[in-house]
Parts: sequence; structure tokens; C-alpha cells
Amino acid sequence: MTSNNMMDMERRAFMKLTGSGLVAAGASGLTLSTAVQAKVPSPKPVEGSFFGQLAREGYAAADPAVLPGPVTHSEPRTHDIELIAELMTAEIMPGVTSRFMTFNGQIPAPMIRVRQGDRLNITVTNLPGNEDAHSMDFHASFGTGGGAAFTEVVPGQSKKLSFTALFPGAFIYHCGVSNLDEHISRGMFGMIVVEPEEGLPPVDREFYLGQHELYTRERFGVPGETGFDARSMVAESPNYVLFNGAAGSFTAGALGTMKANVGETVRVFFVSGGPNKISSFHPIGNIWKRCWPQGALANAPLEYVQTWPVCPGSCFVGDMELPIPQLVTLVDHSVSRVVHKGLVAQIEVLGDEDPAVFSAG
Ligand SMILES: [Cu+2]
Repeated sequence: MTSNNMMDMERRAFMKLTGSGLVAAGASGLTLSTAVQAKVPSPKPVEGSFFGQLAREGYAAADPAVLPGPVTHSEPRTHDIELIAELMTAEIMPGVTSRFMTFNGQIPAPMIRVRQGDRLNITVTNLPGNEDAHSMDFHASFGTGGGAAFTEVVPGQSKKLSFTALFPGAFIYHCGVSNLDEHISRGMFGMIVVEPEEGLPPVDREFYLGQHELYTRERFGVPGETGFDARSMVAESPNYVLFNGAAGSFTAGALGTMKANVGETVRVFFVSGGPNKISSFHPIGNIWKRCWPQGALANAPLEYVQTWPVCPGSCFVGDMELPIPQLVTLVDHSVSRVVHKGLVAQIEVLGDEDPAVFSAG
């Protein structure tokens, strides 16, 4: 088989996965006729929970709409947080599985949300049935290795650390063992949001996405359990680049689109796990109306940004306005990762048309 044929095969597999394919979807090829008939209920923020909810059984993909709500307390609080390393077999796409490494059984790991000045008591547990040591590196904390030097746990072991969230921002946390590149690639990363004391501007709806690249022995879409491939990791040449550990994750043909209503402002909390690739994070068909590059929440946001490079080991917080019904297709604008490697997620915006904003034909 020629490499062209193989690329065609990947593209066909991917277009099947995403329904009518990225271009059609982004250009309103997916019908929104049902959109105007229903309104998406208001989100119910998760309070005090550091476990999310999976988008679908059999996947490790965290439901992007299940995340802790905005901080409401005005005095420092203490949070007890348990992060549990769990090896699990889950689907990347129908018929293709991987042995993922997770915290709390989801990718990305649970979003932790606190206020500047809060105290965090973290317990890191490595389940007895696991095979490898794990640890935790918090970019939100001072401390050697971000805490990784004190939290390395073998299977069956737990360790604790505490830190005060002294500075605001959206930060990654990730496994910090010596072969952390493999562990992050296999799913061990998440986000901690330290809200500034004055909080963040309110929005109507929030989503939580994490991007990472998965290095596998088998090419994209080859059925069966795909093994991890250290050689392609060292070459930084992944077969899969994924949002939340699934191919075509939040599209009609895969785990379903994210939903919002016309007139809402939505916020995307985005963590770039890497381990190696920068994400050129872009909303096709929309604009980052207001965003905090690299999750630097202590600074004034930028406005009307089309694409922002989010480094591995960093985060991004971006708000969008939704004036019309549409599909907003979130991508890394290194678009071969979208067409050939599975990286796409869509927000389906329901409501009434406004021809003054946009009309076709
Ligand atoms: Cu690990």
C-alpha cells in the first residue's frame, strides 16, 4: 500500500467518525434544524467533587460539561483532594483501545478549582493492581518537582502533600516520574484553576478539554488494542492527537457535540498535556472574544484572538460569544492532527438565526 493510500484510509476513517467530516461540519453541513426546537438546560456545576463524569462508558474521556463551578467563597478554605492513579483499558474510537494511565479514571484528570490563598491537602494513591510508579507535579505550587519529589508512589501506596495556592492562574498538573513523557502521553494530566481573589468574569456555560498526543505502534484507526510506542514518542511523531483521550471526541459521529444556546457566553478551560506538541488552539467559526493566554489569570485578558499557541505543560482560558446557531469546531490549527489524527471537538449552538450577523445564500 502506498503512503497516499494509507493517508486516504486514515482520512476516510476519520470522516466516518465525525459524521460528515470536518469541512462540512465547520461550514454548517451538519443540520441544525433540530437546534431551534430545543434549549440546552443551564449547567449544574459540580460542587466539592474531584471526580468528573465520563462522556461514555468504555471511554476514558471526561465529559467536558462536568466541571466544578466558579468559586463563591471569599475567605481562604482548605480542600482535601484525592488523586488516584488508575491503569485502564478504554476506547480511543470504536474498536480501537489503549491501556491508558489516568488520575481518577478520566482524561483529562479532574479539574480542581480553588481561590487564591486556599490550602490544598492532596493525597496521591497508586492502586494496588497498577504496574508503574506515579507521582504529581503541580505547576500551581512552589516545591521541588512541583511536589513530584515527595509524591512518588508504587502500586498500593499513598502519599500526601499540602500547599497554599499563592498565585492565580490556570495550571497543569501531571505525573512527574522519570518517564513522564510516556505517562502524560497515556493520559496523566489535568488542570487546577486558581481563581484570583476577585474571581473571574461570569459566563453562562463552561467546558473542560485536554489535548495530548498518543504514541502507538499501530497506525490511526487500526482495530484492536494498540500498544504504546516509545520510538515514535522519542521522534515526536504520534499516530493520535486527541481531546479528552478520544478520537473525534465531541462530534456527532463520536461521543456527541457539546451544547450551548444562542446568546450565551461560553468559557473553555483548556489544558495542553503534550507531552511534546504545541496546540494552536482555534475555534473554527468563532473567535476568542476574551482569553487568558497560558492561563495567566493575573493579567488582563486579550480580546478577539483567533488562534493561540498553548505550550505543552500549559493552559488556556478562552471565552466565546454565541450570537447565532452554528457549529463551533475546536481544533489545533496544525490541521493534519485534525484530518489524520483525531483531534476535533464541536460546540453545537442552538437557537434562532440572526441574518444581520450571518446569512448564507
Ligand atoms: Cu505516572
